[in-house]
Amino acid sequence: MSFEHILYSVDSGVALLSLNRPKALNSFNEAMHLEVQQALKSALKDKQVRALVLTAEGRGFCAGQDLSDRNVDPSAASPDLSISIERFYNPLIKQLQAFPMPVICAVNGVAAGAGANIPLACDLVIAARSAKFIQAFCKIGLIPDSGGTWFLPRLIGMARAKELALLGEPLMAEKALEWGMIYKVVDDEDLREEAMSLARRLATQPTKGLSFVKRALNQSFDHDFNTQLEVERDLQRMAGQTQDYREGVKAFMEKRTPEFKGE
Ligand code: T3D
Repeated sequence: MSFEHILYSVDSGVALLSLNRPKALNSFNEAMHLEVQQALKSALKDKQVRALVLTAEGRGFCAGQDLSDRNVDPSAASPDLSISIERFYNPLIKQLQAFPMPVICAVNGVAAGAGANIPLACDLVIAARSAKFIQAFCKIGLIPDSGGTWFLPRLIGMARAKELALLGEPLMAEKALEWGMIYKVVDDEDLREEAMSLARRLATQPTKGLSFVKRALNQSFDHDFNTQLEVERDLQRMAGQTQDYREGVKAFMEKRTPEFKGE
């Protein structure tokens, strides 16, 4: 598989997908969207893949939509932006959330517009110390998309979500960590290896069980307490039917390290 706008590789159970349009700060044009879709499809089909790392090349992570792709001439008809949301951004966000394995986002630099919210759909966000998150939408008259209006209030509370979304000021990685928006901040030069080593570790774990963990947590915001207990019951039934559960218990009883196969 060869790509022009992304890099994609698989090693040690980890699929590494890196956005690769650094001159445009990895902003999304249609071609890059299509390549990301294709790579995610391939990772899903590949039995070897048990964790995904999403990152980017160059000094930025992603500046959201490539604005040079939008015709805003006064003579041009108003664009219908819902088309690209429906076709590209929403499916990407849904796919990352539902991806049946851990998804780590390594934010290597500025993350703006949709690029600031795509990481929030991932399971563990590690940011380079120099990275910043910008809800840049308001600066061009748009609203936070790619799940921003859903994730932000839940992760950092409504007051802070409104601050970011209405002012569009940069939020530095350390502050994002302090606010509970991301998992970890590391020195810039350590980012890739930190993300990869975490992913390699997760790729040796009970993959199906981990996919049930994320499914349960992701659903919890939509449910009342009793419904969520039912979700836990149902997912625990499924977890108990995996080979990895058997192996985990057996290894514990035999006082040895388990060898999970992700099945
Ligand atoms: O349209 C739809 O489909 C609806 C969906 C929308 C989703 C969205 O994401 S809307 C929001 C779009 N994104 C933005 O509004 C962010 C625009 N970019 C910026 O505000 C700044 O570039 C940054 C704050 C991200 C970084 O600033 P800085 O000073 O570090 O870099 P820069 O000089 O502004 O950018 C570097 C280059 O990247 C520059 O190109 P050049 O001059 O070197 O040739 C710049 O034009 C280019 N670039 C940055 N962002 C975009 C971009 N080119 C196209 N589209 C971009 N979004």
